[in-house]
Amino acid sequence: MATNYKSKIDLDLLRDAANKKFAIVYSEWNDDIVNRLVNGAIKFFSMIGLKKEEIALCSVPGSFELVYGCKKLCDENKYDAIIAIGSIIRGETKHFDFICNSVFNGLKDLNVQGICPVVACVLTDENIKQSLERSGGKFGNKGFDCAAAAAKMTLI
Ligand code: DLZ
Repeated sequence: MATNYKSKIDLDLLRDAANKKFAIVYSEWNDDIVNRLVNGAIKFFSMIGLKKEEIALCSVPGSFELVYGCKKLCDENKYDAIIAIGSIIRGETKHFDFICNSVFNGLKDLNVQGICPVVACVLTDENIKQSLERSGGKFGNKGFDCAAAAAKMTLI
Protein backbone atom coordinates (compact mmCIF):
# COMPACT_ATOMS: atom_id res chain seq x y z
CA MET A 1 0.00 0.00 0.00
CA ALA A 2 1.28 3.49 -0.88
CA THR A 3 2.36 5.54 2.13
CA ASN A 4 4.29 8.31 0.38
CA TYR A 5 1.45 10.80 0.69
CA LYS A 6 2.44 14.33 -0.22
CA SER A 7 0.05 17.23 -0.41
CA LYS A 8 0.94 19.74 -3.15
CA ILE A 9 -0.28 23.02 -1.75
CA ASP A 10 1.31 26.38 -2.52
CA LEU A 11 0.32 28.45 0.50
CA ASP A 12 1.89 31.61 -0.90
CA LEU A 13 -0.35 31.55 -3.99
CA LEU A 14 -3.45 30.67 -1.99
CA ARG A 15 -3.06 33.57 0.47
CA ASP A 16 -4.82 35.70 -2.19
CA ALA A 17 -8.00 33.84 -1.22
CA ALA A 18 -7.96 35.39 2.26
CA ASN A 19 -10.50 38.04 1.18
CA LYS A 20 -12.97 35.44 -0.13
CA LYS A 21 -16.03 34.05 1.64
CA PHE A 22 -16.08 30.34 2.46
CA ALA A 23 -18.73 28.06 3.92
CA ILE A 24 -18.42 24.54 5.27
CA VAL A 25 -21.41 22.21 5.29
CA TYR A 26 -20.67 19.18 7.46
CA SER A 27 -22.47 16.00 8.35
CA GLU A 28 -23.23 14.85 11.91
CA TRP A 29 -22.69 11.16 11.05
CA ASN A 30 -19.28 9.83 12.08
CA ASP A 31 -18.73 13.08 13.90
CA ASP A 32 -15.33 12.10 15.33
CA ILE A 33 -13.94 11.83 11.80
CA VAL A 34 -15.90 14.82 10.48
CA ASN A 35 -14.60 17.02 13.33
CA ARG A 36 -11.05 16.13 12.38
CA LEU A 37 -11.76 17.10 8.77
CA VAL A 38 -13.46 20.38 9.74
CA ASN A 39 -10.50 21.23 11.99
CA GLY A 40 -8.15 20.45 9.11
CA ALA A 41 -10.06 22.84 6.87
CA ILE A 42 -10.04 25.58 9.52
CA LYS A 43 -6.31 25.04 10.01
CA PHE A 44 -5.74 25.69 6.31
CA PHE A 45 -7.88 28.83 6.38
CA SER A 46 -6.01 30.16 9.42
CA MET A 47 -2.72 29.56 7.57
CA ILE A 48 -3.83 31.89 4.76
CA GLY A 49 -5.04 34.54 7.21
CA LEU A 50 -8.72 33.78 7.79
CA LYS A 51 -10.20 33.53 11.27
CA LYS A 52 -12.50 30.66 12.28
CA GLU A 53 -15.35 33.15 12.86
CA GLU A 54 -15.08 34.23 9.22
CA ILE A 55 -15.96 30.74 7.96
CA ALA A 56 -19.69 29.95 7.82
CA LEU A 57 -20.41 26.55 9.38
CA CYS A 58 -23.62 24.65 8.74
CA SER A 59 -24.43 21.10 9.92
CA VAL A 60 -26.73 18.55 8.31
CA PRO A 61 -27.80 15.14 9.71
CA GLY A 62 -25.86 12.87 7.35
CA SER A 63 -23.80 12.92 4.17
CA PHE A 64 -26.93 12.37 2.08
CA GLU A 65 -28.14 15.80 3.21
CA LEU A 66 -24.89 17.56 2.23
CA VAL A 67 -26.22 18.25 -1.26
CA TYR A 68 -29.32 20.04 0.02
CA GLY A 69 -27.27 22.01 2.55
CA CYS A 70 -24.79 23.09 -0.11
CA LYS A 71 -27.57 24.00 -2.55
CA LYS A 72 -29.22 26.24 0.07
CA LEU A 73 -25.94 28.07 0.66
CA CYS A 74 -25.22 28.32 -3.09
CA ASP A 75 -28.59 30.00 -3.55
CA GLU A 76 -27.74 32.60 -0.89
CA ASN A 77 -25.09 33.89 -3.31
CA LYS A 78 -22.87 34.95 -0.41
CA TYR A 79 -20.00 32.51 -0.78
CA ASP A 80 -17.08 32.24 -3.15
CA ALA A 81 -16.69 28.52 -2.43
CA ILE A 82 -18.38 25.87 -0.30
CA ILE A 83 -16.85 22.72 1.16
CA ALA A 84 -19.02 19.66 1.82
CA ILE A 85 -17.51 17.54 4.60
CA GLY A 86 -18.69 14.05 5.47
CA SER A 87 -17.50 10.57 6.33
CA ILE A 88 -19.21 7.53 4.86
CA ILE A 89 -18.02 4.19 6.22
CA ARG A 90 -19.11 0.90 4.69
CA GLY A 91 -21.52 -1.09 6.84
CA GLU A 92 -23.23 -4.40 6.27
CA THR A 93 -25.94 -3.12 3.92
CA LYS A 94 -25.98 -1.45 0.52
CA HIS A 95 -26.47 1.99 2.08
CA PHE A 96 -22.81 2.83 1.54
CA ASP A 97 -23.01 2.62 -2.25
CA PHE A 98 -26.30 4.47 -2.52
CA ILE A 99 -25.18 7.30 -0.24
CA CYS A 100 -21.77 7.65 -1.90
CA ASN A 101 -23.27 7.78 -5.39
CA SER A 102 -25.99 10.23 -4.38
CA VAL A 103 -23.62 12.59 -2.61
CA PHE A 104 -21.01 12.74 -5.34
CA ASN A 105 -23.57 13.00 -8.13
CA GLY A 106 -25.46 15.68 -6.24
CA LEU A 107 -22.33 17.72 -5.57
CA LYS A 108 -21.28 17.29 -9.20
CA ASP A 109 -24.68 18.60 -10.29
CA LEU A 110 -24.21 21.69 -8.12
CA ASN A 111 -20.85 22.34 -9.77
CA VAL A 112 -22.44 21.96 -13.20
CA GLN A 113 -25.00 24.60 -12.17
CA GLY A 114 -21.99 26.84 -11.66
CA ILE A 115 -23.39 29.09 -8.92
CA CYS A 116 -20.22 28.68 -6.88
CA PRO A 117 -17.61 25.94 -6.62
CA VAL A 118 -18.53 23.11 -4.25
CA VAL A 119 -15.63 20.97 -3.07
CA ALA A 120 -16.26 17.35 -2.09
CA CYS A 121 -14.50 16.49 1.15
CA VAL A 122 -16.41 13.27 1.71
CA LEU A 123 -14.41 10.25 2.83
CA THR A 124 -15.71 6.94 1.49
CA ASP A 125 -13.91 4.30 3.52
CA GLU A 126 -14.11 0.58 4.18
CA ASN A 127 -13.44 1.05 7.89
CA ILE A 128 -12.61 3.56 10.61
CA LYS A 129 -8.87 2.90 10.27
CA GLN A 130 -8.91 4.24 6.70
CA SER A 131 -10.95 7.25 7.80
CA LEU A 132 -8.47 8.07 10.58
CA GLU A 133 -5.58 7.79 8.13
CA ARG A 134 -7.19 10.42 5.89
CA SER A 135 -8.35 12.82 8.57
CA GLY A 136 -5.03 13.67 10.17
CA GLY A 137 -3.19 10.35 9.87
CA LYS A 138 -0.60 8.97 7.50
CA PHE A 139 -2.46 10.16 4.39
CA GLY A 140 -2.75 13.71 5.67
CA ASN A 141 -5.97 15.56 6.36
CA LYS A 142 -8.41 15.76 3.46
CA GLY A 143 -10.15 18.64 5.21
CA PHE A 144 -6.97 20.68 4.93
CA ASP A 145 -6.47 19.62 1.29
CA CYS A 146 -10.07 20.37 0.33
CA ALA A 147 -9.92 23.80 1.94
CA ALA A 148 -6.87 24.46 -0.24
CA ALA A 149 -8.84 23.22 -3.26
CA ALA A 150 -11.70 25.57 -2.36
CA ALA A 151 -9.27 28.49 -2.03
CA LYS A 152 -7.78 27.66 -5.41
CA MET A 153 -11.24 27.52 -7.01
CA THR A 154 -11.92 31.08 -5.87
CA LEU A 155 -8.84 32.26 -7.77
CA ILE A 156 -9.38 30.65 -11.18
C1 DLZ B 1 -27.97 5.93 7.03
C2 DLZ B 1 -26.53 6.25 6.99
C3 DLZ B 1 -25.57 5.21 7.03
C4 DLZ B 1 -25.95 3.77 7.08
N1 DLZ B 1 -24.28 5.47 7.02
C5 DLZ B 1 -23.85 6.76 6.95
C6 DLZ B 1 -22.46 7.07 6.92
O1 DLZ B 1 -21.57 6.21 7.01
N2 DLZ B 1 -22.12 8.38 6.82
C7 DLZ B 1 -23.05 9.39 6.73
O2 DLZ B 1 -22.65 10.55 6.62
N3 DLZ B 1 -24.36 9.12 6.77
C8 DLZ B 1 -24.78 7.85 6.89
N4 DLZ B 1 -26.12 7.56 6.93
C9 DLZ B 1 -27.08 8.69 7.01
C10 DLZ B 1 -27.49 9.25 5.65
O3 DLZ B 1 -26.45 10.04 5.11
C11 DLZ B 1 -28.75 10.13 5.80
O4 DLZ B 1 -28.55 11.09 6.81
C12 DLZ B 1 -29.98 9.34 6.15
O5 DLZ B 1 -30.18 8.30 5.21
C13 DLZ B 1 -31.26 10.24 6.17
O6 DLZ B 1 -31.49 10.77 4.86
